[in-house]
Amino acid sequence: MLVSSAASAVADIIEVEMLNRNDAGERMVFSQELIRAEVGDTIRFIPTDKSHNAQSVRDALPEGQEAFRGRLNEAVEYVVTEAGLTAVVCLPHQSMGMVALVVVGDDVSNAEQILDARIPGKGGDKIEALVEEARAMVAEPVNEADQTS
Ligand SMILES: [Cu+2]
Repeated sequence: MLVSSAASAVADIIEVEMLNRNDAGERMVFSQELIRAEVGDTIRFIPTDKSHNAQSVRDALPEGQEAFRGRLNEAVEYVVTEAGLTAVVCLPHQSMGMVALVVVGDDVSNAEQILDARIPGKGGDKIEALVEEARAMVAEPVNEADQTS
């Protein structure tokens, strides 16, 4: 599938670190867990700490979006080509909750598909929470300043 680069304005590179511990003290985490992006952006996972990888999950990405699988201790990046939700996991730590959810174009139409992907342990619980967060986020009014009472 070809993607027109003229269609989008400025494509961003979104960097997500793979961490043994974040500032909040959580262990084995991605630095961002709800990653908001647009078609054309590049999402780059960086091995800041050792023993992590980042990869998509079978059947937990939008139709047409190419799957990706980073090697252990190596950076991996992918270009977003489709709107929708993509689940990302670190294979060694997904059951400890090392997962992230990419939300593209405020499109949550494949949410059920993400929830059906059966990510193990705490990772599955976290993905469920992130899907709910994404649904709430896109349901919110764009400009809350207009909601004066
Ligand atoms: Cu990990």
